[in-house]
Amino acid sequence: MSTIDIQAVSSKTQYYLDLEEQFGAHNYHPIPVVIERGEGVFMYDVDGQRYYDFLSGYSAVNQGHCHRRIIQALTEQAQKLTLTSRAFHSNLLGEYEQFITSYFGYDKVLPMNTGVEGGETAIKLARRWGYVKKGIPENQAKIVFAKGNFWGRTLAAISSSTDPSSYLNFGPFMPGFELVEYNDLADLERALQDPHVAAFMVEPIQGEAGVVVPDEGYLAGVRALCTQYNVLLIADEIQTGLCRTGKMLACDHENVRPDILILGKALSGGVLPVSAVLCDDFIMMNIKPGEHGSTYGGNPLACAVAMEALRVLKEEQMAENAEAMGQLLRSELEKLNSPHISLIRGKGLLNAIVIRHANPEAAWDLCLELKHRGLLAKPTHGDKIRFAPPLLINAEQVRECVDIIAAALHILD
Ligand code: IF1
Repeated sequence: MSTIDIQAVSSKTQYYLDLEEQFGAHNYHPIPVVIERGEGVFMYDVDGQRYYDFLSGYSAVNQGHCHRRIIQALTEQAQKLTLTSRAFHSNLLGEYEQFITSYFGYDKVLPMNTGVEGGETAIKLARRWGYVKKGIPENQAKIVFAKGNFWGRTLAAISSSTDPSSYLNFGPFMPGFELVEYNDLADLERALQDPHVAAFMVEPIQGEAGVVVPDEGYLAGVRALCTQYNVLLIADEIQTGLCRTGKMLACDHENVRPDILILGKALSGGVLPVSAVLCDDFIMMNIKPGEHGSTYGGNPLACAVAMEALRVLKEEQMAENAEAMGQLLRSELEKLNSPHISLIRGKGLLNAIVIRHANPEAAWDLCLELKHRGLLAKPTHGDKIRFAPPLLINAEQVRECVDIIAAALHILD
């Protein structure tokens, strides 16, 4: 337990912390703050204290908290129709499918809810294509992943994980999953020569691993190798997509078009779980009626919210702002020349700093001090702190946040 953990919280905050402690699973270790309201780049706790949100709901709130237009889309649709199930058609599903496939340039979309369901769907589509189109023998299909990947918490997702905190004591694991080094084209090529490989699933930037940005040209190299070896390229853009890295998709930085694109998180602007898997007919049409789906997948409420969330990204030029504000944030952080920061990395507004300190709790302690000074962030993998504010943050706010970070860093002196 860090020394600062005992930092006093208000009795109102403590009341809510105690409820979660007693009645909720202990599957998280949150920063000790209880949020009651969100608006744009800010969140407010139960005592009315204002914080800059530097996590954005793990990149689900790219458009800012409770974006007026997205909430309006939600509340209007919620008064009319929220769910038909896919046993019947709805007036919104077809319009949403046309909208999102045209928006990203794919033949079809399979709508799901959480990001991990998107990952599971993409893998099922790839395996099915592998059997019926590539001719992989039954039950022999392989999916390749990069070490350090994170795509969720289901048994399939943790079967590809290299992080013990994700997979330990949850086995046995999914067969047919192989691992290669991230950012290593030679290692990938070795794996793709196996004719039983159906797909390579990869994050353009590894978020959970601590915002690991691969070398320039890596994604283009992956694209070329997948094409050469007739392997589907699945891009997990659940965290990197939707303007977070300064382009609509992180793949756009290298003009790479994945065979299967997975979106989630900010697809709903943080309002409700909405995910989507996009690909062309030669992949999508191998799944026949009744062979995949979900109760809420493609529900009219999600369709209405997702269309507005996507419109807002373009109309408010959030990719361009993420690019500019990300450059400002990284350059201002570099100028601090803090002895406690060993690395600053990221693209657009998906950034992380790596803390250098003898105390293994230093990143946690820093996040507590940041909270105390009005900025909320959380460490990942011990010494890395993700800095990922909503994409509508402006230059004045970025500079104020850097001042907060600079002042907080002194607790590590
Ligand atoms: C947790 C991490 C982030 C994701 C990518 C798929 C999913 C995620 C690239 C699955 C989800 C979330 C899950 C959440 C915390 C957060 C997270 F720390 F876990 F790894 F963002 F980095 N692909 N990431 O990042 O989407 O099913 O959650 O909707 O599980 O603690 P989901």
